[in-house]
Amino acid sequence: MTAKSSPTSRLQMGFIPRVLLSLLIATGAVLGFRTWQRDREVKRATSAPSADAIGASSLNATTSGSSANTTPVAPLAFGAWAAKFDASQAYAYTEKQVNFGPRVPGTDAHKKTAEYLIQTLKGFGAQVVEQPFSAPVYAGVKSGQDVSKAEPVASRNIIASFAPENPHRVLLGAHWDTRAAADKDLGDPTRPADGANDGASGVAVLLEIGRTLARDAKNLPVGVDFILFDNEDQGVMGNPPGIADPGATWCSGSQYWAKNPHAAGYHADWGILLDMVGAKGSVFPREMNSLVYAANPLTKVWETARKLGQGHYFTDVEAPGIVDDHVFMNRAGVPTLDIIDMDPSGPSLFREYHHTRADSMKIIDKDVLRAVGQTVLESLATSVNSAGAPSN
Ligand code: 1BN
Ligand code: ZN
Repeated sequence: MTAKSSPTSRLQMGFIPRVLLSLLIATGAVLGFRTWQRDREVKRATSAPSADAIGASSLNATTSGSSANTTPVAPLAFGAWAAKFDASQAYAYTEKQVNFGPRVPGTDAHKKTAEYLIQTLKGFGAQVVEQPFSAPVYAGVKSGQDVSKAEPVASRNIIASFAPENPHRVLLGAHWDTRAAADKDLGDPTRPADGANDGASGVAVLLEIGRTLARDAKNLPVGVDFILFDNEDQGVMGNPPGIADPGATWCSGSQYWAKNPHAAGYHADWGILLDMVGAKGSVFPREMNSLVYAANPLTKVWETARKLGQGHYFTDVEAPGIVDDHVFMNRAGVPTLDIIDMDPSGPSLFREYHHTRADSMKIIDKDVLRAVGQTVLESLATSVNSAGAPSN
């Protein structure tokens, strides 16, 4: 045993004064950290709407839940967030929605699914806001009937906020309704599809991200808001008489939200819409409205996918712009890109299952859900530029 490590020698070299000195240093460090932490809280409190402020300023809305936690943590290595995404869980969330039946506004399955989504998001510790509105279901109107006479149906957007105290926010959207009729189905175009991909898949990826954030939202550099849009998929096909603007019959939920934000002055730095993100063989092209309104986030998200080894899904192919919920998220001032399975070289812009009864669990592929979930989660984690400011 050497003199340095001997307990006797420690006493001989002045152990008690050294302990006192260590205690003084430790106390100073704790007090310094507390002061820094308090300054940080004050800065946040003055620059971000509080959870209560968001709830109090909601339009037609009720709120619940909270996930505030401000303990600072070091960023994780690239890929660590992606690894948290459980594709089996995302698959199960897809199946759960499908098992309620087609989520057509005005049906019992629609009501039960809304309750399930709200309870699940609250269970993740999110602050949840419901935004009710009414809009027609044009899809599925019997042939020969006047489509323009379609009556408004009770619908609701569902908004969930994680780390609401963080002033830097990213908005993630998906539609939760399913089309009232699979009107491109050659067999039976009058009945609805399951909407496993067109509806359930985007919501399922968000739920799995929410499950991750329930544990770790405070460790991200940004706060995250989910918006589950209703009545996205009930628009008219073609150009029926009595409808002046067929394009305006789609995306009623996001149109309503863009005109009536769930919180006064709501802003997010950037956003992603997920639509049809779970079908086997998916290809996510660079859709033109996303390129026009959100070129910078799109480039970063696609680059993140490539670095994660998922670049074969996120291709360089460009696709024409479509009217999807991201158009109205952009109109509300949030630069938003659409991750959507498209086939711009095919006879329609979409693949063969689109708006047919083939859109069932049979086409859902865990690998695709994983590619999208990992890419979105990792993009949230790296949503700061080199100066530490949020990037869009
Ligand atoms: C996406 C999936 N959309 C509907 N189901 C949006 C859309 C509406 C795309 C009309 C093209 C035309
Ligand atoms: Zn659709």
